[in-house]
Amino acid sequence: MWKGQTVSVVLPTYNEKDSIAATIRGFAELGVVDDILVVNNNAAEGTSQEVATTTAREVVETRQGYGAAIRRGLSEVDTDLVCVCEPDGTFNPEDLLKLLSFTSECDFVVGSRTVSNFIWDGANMGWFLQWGNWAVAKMIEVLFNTSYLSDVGCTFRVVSRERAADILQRSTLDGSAYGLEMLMLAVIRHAKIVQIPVNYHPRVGESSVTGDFGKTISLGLEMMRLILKMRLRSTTLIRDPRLVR
Ligand SMILES: Nc1nc2c(ncn2[C@@H]2O[C@H](COP(=O)(O)OP(=O)(O)O)[C@@H](O)[C@H]2O)c(=O)[nH]1
Ligand SMILES: [Mg+2]
Repeated sequence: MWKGQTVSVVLPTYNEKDSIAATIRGFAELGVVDDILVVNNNAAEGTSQEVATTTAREVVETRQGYGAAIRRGLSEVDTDLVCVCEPDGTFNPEDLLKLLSFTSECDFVVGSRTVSNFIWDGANMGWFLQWGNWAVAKMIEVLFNTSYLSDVGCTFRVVSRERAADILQRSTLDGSAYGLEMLMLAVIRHAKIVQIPVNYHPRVGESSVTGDFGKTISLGLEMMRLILKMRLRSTTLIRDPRLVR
């Protein structure tokens, strides 16, 4: 519990067998997390055995993709506050405490991996990713007049139960761009958003998204298309959630 509110952590997993148990323990040791849910998204062999050594529970989502996994996770938890993160060793579970400290004022608290002081040696956040993420974040900030944003790709977040439900009802994507769709649904629904620096470490094992330059470029283009589409349709989206489909 965090200040009288129950807290869950949703961890999607695809290729994080060697880091998932340590991530779960890191969250459990904080002493504020009531429920840790692993969403097994056709994960590497041996992942479930690793999870079984921890206090987390596991559900299986066969629909492939980061978005499919997170949407399933959000629909399975029932706490006042919901954290989503990645179990690949890139994030420090202790940073959850920083995110939680903003939840009394904001219902969508998202980390930022582009603040130079917080990027560890060897992390997959070179010049192109750092400033590419920053530039797309600024595009949202200008087009939607949001509060300060500095990263569109950070998957370490905490949302309120109500915000999670509102986002879930309007979500459409199954793939890697879902992290952005989640953020954009918060933006156009006028969530109280704050973005704060989190530590960003080298990944344990191979990245299957931004480790590949071609995939990074195509994800970046998909993100910019999504932002422009949502800008054009945002008035109708706010009024009628079904129109998003
Ligand atoms: N690539 C990929 N990632 C998935 C899938 N389902 C869930 N994920 C999660 O998406 C996150 C991002 O993947 P990752 O390989 O770390 O990419 P990176 O963060 O860009 O380096 C991880 O937490 C995965 O567990 C999937 O089908 N494909
Ligand atoms: Mg990752």
